Amino acid sequence: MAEETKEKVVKAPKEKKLADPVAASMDLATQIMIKRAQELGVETVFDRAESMKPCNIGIQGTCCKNCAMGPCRLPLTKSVEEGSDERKGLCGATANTIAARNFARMVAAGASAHSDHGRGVAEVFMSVAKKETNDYKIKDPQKLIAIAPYLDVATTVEVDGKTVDRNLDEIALEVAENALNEWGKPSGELRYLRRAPQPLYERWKKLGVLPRNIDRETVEIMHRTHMGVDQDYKNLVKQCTRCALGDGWGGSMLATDLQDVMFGTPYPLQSEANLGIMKQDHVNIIIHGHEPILSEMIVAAAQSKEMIDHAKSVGAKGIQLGGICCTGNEMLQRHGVPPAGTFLQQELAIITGACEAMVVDVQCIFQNLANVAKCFHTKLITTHPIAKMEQDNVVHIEFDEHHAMEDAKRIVKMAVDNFKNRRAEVMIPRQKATQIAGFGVESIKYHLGGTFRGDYYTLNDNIINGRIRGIAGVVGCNNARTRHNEAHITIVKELIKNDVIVLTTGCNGIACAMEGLLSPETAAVFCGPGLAEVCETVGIPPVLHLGSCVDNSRILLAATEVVKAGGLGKDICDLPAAGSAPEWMSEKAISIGHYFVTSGVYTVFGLHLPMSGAPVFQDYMYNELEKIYGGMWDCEADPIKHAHKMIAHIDKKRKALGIDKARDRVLMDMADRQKLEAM
Ligand code: SF4
Ligand code: MSK
Repeated sequence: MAEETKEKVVKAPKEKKLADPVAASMDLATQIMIKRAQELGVETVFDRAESMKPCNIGIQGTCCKNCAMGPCRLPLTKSVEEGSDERKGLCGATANTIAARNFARMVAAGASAHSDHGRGVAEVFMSVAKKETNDYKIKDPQKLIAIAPYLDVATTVEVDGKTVDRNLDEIALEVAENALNEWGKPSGELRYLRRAPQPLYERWKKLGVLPRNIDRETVEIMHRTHMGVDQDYKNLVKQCTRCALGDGWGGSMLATDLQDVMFGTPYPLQSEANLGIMKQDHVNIIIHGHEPILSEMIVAAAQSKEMIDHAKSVGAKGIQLGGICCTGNEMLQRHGVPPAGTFLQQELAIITGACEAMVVDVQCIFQNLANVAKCFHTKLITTHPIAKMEQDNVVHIEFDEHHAMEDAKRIVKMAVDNFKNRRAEVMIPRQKATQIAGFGVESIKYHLGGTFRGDYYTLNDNIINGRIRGIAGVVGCNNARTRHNEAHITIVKELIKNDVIVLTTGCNGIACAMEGLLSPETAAVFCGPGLAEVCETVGIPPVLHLGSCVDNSRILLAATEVVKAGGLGKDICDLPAAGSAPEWMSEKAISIGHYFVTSGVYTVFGLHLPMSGAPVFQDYMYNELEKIYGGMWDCEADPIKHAHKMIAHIDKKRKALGIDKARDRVLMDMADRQKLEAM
C-alpha cells in the first residue's frame, strides 16, 4: 500500500503535566512564582521534572557508554541482591568497574570546573602582578603575605645582615608565577597540601595520593576510565582521591585565596535574600554563575554615578543588583549584594518581569533561561568564552580583564536601556529575609576567639565543654527531583537544635538565608541551649556562611585551624565533625564530597548516590574508606535521619576524644534550666 493512502492516525497532543507549586518548593516566593509561570504559560524546571523521569539504571551508576559497543546497562537483579553478581558489559567490565569509572568521571568534571575557575583567577592575578590592568588591584596585601609562604615565596629578605620586608610587587609576581605553575608543573607535588594537619599530609603521602599538579590528575582520570584501562575499582578510587585533593587543596583553595587578595577577604556584613530583593522601580540586574572576576566590575559599574544617573534618566530610581548561585555568593560575601535565590530559582527571577538583564558566566546556568527570557524583555548576556548558548536571543559580550570596567559598563548600560522595554506585568514576590553573611577562616578566628585572643581556642573550649556538640559543613545545590530547599532547611535546623554549629557554602547558604537562619536572632529560636548560649554571647548566627562552591576550601582550613588550636585530636578525622550535601546535583558536589571524605570527614549526601547498582563498590565507599582516610561516604534521603547520622558520628568522635561526659553535663544544665523555667 502506498504511503500516502495509509490512514493517518492523529493523536491528540498529550497535556503537559505541570508541577504542584507547594509540592515543588517549601519557599513561598518560589511557590508564587511557579504558579505565575504556569499562568503565563512559561515552562520551568519544576514542570519538566514532572514530565521527564530519571533513568533507573543511571541512578544506580551502572550504565557504561565509554565505548561504541555499549551503552552496556547493568541493572540490579535479584541474584545480585542475594550475593551472586554475574553482570558484565560486552568487554567484561563488572558493575564495580562501571560504577567506579562513572564516579571518577564525575570527580574529574567537578574538579576541572573548580580548578579551571581557579586558573582564570590566577591568570587575572598575574595581569595584576604584571600591572597589565588598571581595573583590578591588590585589595588585601595582608592575605597576600599570609599565603606567600605556602607557595614558597619569601616575604622578607636579608639586607646587610638585617631582615627586612620584601617589596610587595615582587611578592605578588612570584606568588602569581608559583600559583599558575600548580596547574601544570612537571614534577613535585601541590604546595598547598602542606597546609593540612601533618598526620593527614603524611597519610596521603604513605598512600601515594599526593596530587602532582592540578591538571594531570584530571587527565589521568579520563585516561584510566577510557575503555580497557583501569579495571580495579579500588585503584580508580585512589586516582579520584588525587584528583579531588587537587581540587579542594589546589584549584579551589587557590581560587579562594587569590580572589581574597584581589577583591578583599570577606568579613561579616548584613544583607537580604530571596526574590523579594528585586525592586519594581529599579533597574534589576541578576548576576549568575560562579566567577567573581566580572561581577566585581559590575558591582563597581552599577554603583558609579554615571550609571546611577543614567538609570534615573530612564525613569528608574536606581540599580538593584541581585545574585543567583555562587557568583551571587561571591558578591554577597564581599559587597553585601543580596542573592535573589538559589539554583532552582534562576528562571523565576526572569518571570518576575522586572529583570532587565541576567548576566551569566560559568556553571549551573540553565539553557532554558534563553527560552524564558524570550517571553519577557530580559537581556540574557553570556560573558565567558567557554560558555555560550545557541539560542538567537542571547547576547554574548566577551569579558576580558584587560578592559574589565569598559565591559562591565557596557553590560550595565544595556540593562538600564532595557528598563523601558518591560512587557509583562511586573510581579515580584514580597518574601525576603535578613541575613548576616561574609564569614571566613579569619573572621571565625576573630569572632569566636575574641578581640585579644583571636584564635580558635574559644571554639575548641566550647566544643570540649559540650556547649557546642560538633561542627557540620552543610553545602551544595538544589535538585528538582526533591522539594526545593526542604532537605537543606530540615537538616540544618535539626543540627543546630542539637547544638551542632553549621558552616555553609553554595546554594545551602542561600537557602538558609532565605529561611532566616543566617541571623543571630535565630539562635534563641532554633538552637539547643549550648549553641544558643555561645551564639548569643558572641553575637553570631548558628549557621555561618563561608561563601561559594570554591570556598569549601575555607571549611578545610577552618577544620585545620580547629585541629591546630588543640584539645580535639591531631587530625581532621579526630574532630567531632561531619559534612553534608542534602540536595546535591552537580559533578562538583561529587568532587567536593570526595575531598571532604579523603581529608577525614564523614560526608552524607541526600537523594541517592550513583553507586547503589554496584554493592561491593558502594560498601567500599561507605565503609572501607574510613579505615584508609578516616572519612567515608554515606547517603540518606530522609533529612531527619540524615542529620542524626551526622550527629551519631559527631558523638562517636566525642567519645573517642573522651569529651562525651562534658556533653552529658550540659544536658544536665539544660534539664536544670527547663526545671527553672517550669517553676
Ligand atoms: Fe560496554 Fe565495556 Fe564499552 Fe563500557 S567499555 S560500553 S562496558 S563494552
Ligand atoms: S551554585 S554547584 S547549584 S551549590 Fe555553586 Fe549551587 Fe550547586 Fe551550583
